[in-house]
Amino acid sequence: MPFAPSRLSRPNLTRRRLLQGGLALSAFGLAQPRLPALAQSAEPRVLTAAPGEAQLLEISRPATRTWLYDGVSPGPTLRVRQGEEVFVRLVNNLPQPTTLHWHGIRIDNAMDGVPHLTQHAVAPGESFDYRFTVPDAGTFWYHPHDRAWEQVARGLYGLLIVDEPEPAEGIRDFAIVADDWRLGEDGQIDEASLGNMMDWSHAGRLGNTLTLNGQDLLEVLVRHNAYMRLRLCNTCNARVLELRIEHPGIQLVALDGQPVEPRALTDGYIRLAPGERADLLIHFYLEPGEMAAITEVSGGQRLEAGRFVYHPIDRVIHHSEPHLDLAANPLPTNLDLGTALAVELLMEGGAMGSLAQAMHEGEMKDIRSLVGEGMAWSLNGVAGMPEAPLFTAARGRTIAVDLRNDTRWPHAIHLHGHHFRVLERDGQPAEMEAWKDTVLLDPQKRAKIAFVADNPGKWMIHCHMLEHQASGMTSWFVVEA
Ligand SMILES: [Cu+2]
Repeated sequence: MPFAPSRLSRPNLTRRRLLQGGLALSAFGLAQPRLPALAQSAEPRVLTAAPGEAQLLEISRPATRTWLYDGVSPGPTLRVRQGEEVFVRLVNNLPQPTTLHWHGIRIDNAMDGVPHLTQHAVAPGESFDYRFTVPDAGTFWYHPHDRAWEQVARGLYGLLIVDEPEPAEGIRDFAIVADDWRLGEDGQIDEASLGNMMDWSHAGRLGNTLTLNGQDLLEVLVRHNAYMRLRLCNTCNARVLELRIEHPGIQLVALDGQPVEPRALTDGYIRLAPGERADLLIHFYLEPGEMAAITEVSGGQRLEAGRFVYHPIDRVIHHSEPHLDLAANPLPTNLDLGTALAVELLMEGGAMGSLAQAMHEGEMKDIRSLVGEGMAWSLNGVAGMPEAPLFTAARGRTIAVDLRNDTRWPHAIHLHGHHFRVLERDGQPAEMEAWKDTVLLDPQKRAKIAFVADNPGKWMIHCHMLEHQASGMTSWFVVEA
């Protein structure tokens, strides 16, 4: 470990719930049928953000006051087929402005949901229509992009699943949204620490209670011989999840919505930064009385967050072996590295860092002044959104970005409107890497990424540790029409 995390900066996840007899049946969970209202339609699907309550902990504990989409957290899973239109009317019944960002969608810029850059924030009591087509099949998600560090921490997020034109047969589709909440002894969100500069200048807001699909011990019934496409999404504000699914023979088939050459997960282990998704293919062969735990294993702990439990009805009979053969999405993959625009993105700042000063709101400020204004991080020497874009690219130009993490903390850099290829890690070719929208860089690490800037508009590039984003690690670029 390059740093010794203090208890304050990295709360441990705990199991608050005593395991009880009986199964909380989650046989279907988030794998909902497609919502017909989302197909090409004159009427929007209304999605209402409002305060409410969620039963995150065992039923004998109090419900948690949260902010929710349509009264649930995770919000409803929106589901369309590749190439179809999403038409959602966001109704804001929150006490503060909000927007919706559609994470990972190569979207029309006006629908990207970034306040002050692509739209005005939606004021309390107002609504905004999001209408766009989805070019890529895969696992995506939506969340606010205004005060995301607070709104996501309070429970606002949901999945946007885009189905392939021909769904695979004989494979159950199931999604797990993982989030860590910081709850007090009373089961309520620790509001006093929202905006805490100690969190912001360290790892970000780390929770103490891990939920899968809004439950602190998710139980999913699976039949013997069942095949499952498991979609995992990390919606934590800042925690890099290290998950293990304790069942053999798990294949990784997609990352950040984009198919990868299927490969086996060693020991069922996968590490997901905030914002990242992974699609897995699991062939379950649990016997009566058996279960396969889903554990979080970071920091040497083994916290059981959920479990797949043998379903005591007939085993699944497959007339032929199910196949999940995901076709590549229509990404612009023709990288022209010879003529690429070379961009450097240097991350600096944070606790135990060496940042002495940075530009903020057009003025050079020393670290004390920066912290006084809620800034702790910089990209290329600028804390917070720069007035000028990081770069401006002619449409179709290849962009090669050299990412350098010169801090003592991990960062998950997220690019809007495009997917990129990770070409190198620490100077070494990264052959097994996928097309991504978010890439994790550990402390003092480098990565080289490249993408074709083919989507016109103003796009953000920022750290997806939401506190880091809010306290400086954010920038933007322009793709010309
Ligand atoms: Cu960060």
